[in-house]
Amino acid sequence: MASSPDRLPPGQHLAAEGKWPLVGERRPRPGDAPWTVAVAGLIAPLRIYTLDQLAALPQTEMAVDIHCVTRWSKLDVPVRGVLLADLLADASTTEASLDESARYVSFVANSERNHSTSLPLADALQLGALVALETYSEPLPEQRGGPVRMIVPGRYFYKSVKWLARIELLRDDRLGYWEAEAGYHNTADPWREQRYVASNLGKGQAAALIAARDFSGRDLLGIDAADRELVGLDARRALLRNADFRRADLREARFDGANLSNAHFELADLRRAIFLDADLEGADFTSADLRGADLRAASLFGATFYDPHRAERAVQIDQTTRLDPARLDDLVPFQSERLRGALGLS
Ligand SMILES: Nc1nc2c(c(=O)[nH]1)N[C@H]1C(S)=C(S)[C@@H](COP(=O)(O)O)O[C@H]1N2
Ligand SMILES: [Mo]
Repeated sequence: MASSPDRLPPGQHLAAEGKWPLVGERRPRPGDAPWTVAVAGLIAPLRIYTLDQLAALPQTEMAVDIHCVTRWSKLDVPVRGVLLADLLADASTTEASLDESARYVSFVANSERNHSTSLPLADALQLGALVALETYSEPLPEQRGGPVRMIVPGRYFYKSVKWLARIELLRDDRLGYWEAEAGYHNTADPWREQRYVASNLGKGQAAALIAARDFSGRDLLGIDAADRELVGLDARRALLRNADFRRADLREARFDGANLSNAHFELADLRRAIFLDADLEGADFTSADLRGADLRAASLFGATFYDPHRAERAVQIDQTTRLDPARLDDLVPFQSERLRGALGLS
């Protein structure tokens, strides 16, 4: 099995063998027009490719290492399709047709929210960005972005747009969906752990919210609430990606429906806290106290409960901690096995 640690970027775990979590949108925008991919922007004339035309271009096969920002990785995923470099070579019918002022490339999806992401053009080419048509020797399944998606090796997987409809060459960068809406880092290099940009919340604002113990419904990306006394905090439906709650006293806090992906709860007191329907993807609970906490229907992809390298004490979990046994399958094997043991499940 390909699991050499030197291929796992910092803070990532391998997903269970054979598992490939589905993340983000689940389907393209409905419609029966034949699928096309436009190559547009600073290129003249605009080119529109049908799937047959894409399949007729030189095909490249590669094994990619997928690294999701929510900490799961999957190595050696076989994909096949047209290198962006080959597609642009085909689309540039003359030397002059790709404008030399093109510095960025935006990949736009045909999906409900017109999802997109962008990269510096030179990076996309150098990383071997692929317009992918197949995975595991089969046409890409629809939920994986079929019939055609981007695969950008060497970047967090949010740079790999599903249901690719348009490749736009730009002079100035245009932030993508997650980058603009959720504070995801625009470079997204997993080896440098570029997951999020710093939050724009001022220290004063954060202090006032912490004093009021009311985060409900607010967007507080990356808030620093480490070491705070926050018993009974109301954080229902709050957006708390990458929030820092290390060592905080969060007994009986309410996180129902909150987005806590990649939040830090190391050594936090979470007794009787409620995480119903919360997004806990990539959250870190190392050495936290979760006795009596309710994590039912919370999404746990990539969450950490045990870290053998830095556990000051074991996470406190017992039969009073409520968790859906089925959700344990979302965890990487080492985490789910240890949790099953602690919960008395086999
Ligand atoms: N159109 C579209 N593309 C998308 C997303 C999305 O929500 N919509 N999510 C991104 C994110 S965050 C990830 S991790 C991967 C997930 O791809 P997968 O579902 O095949 O694992 O798709 C990326 N591309
Ligand atoms: Mo992601």
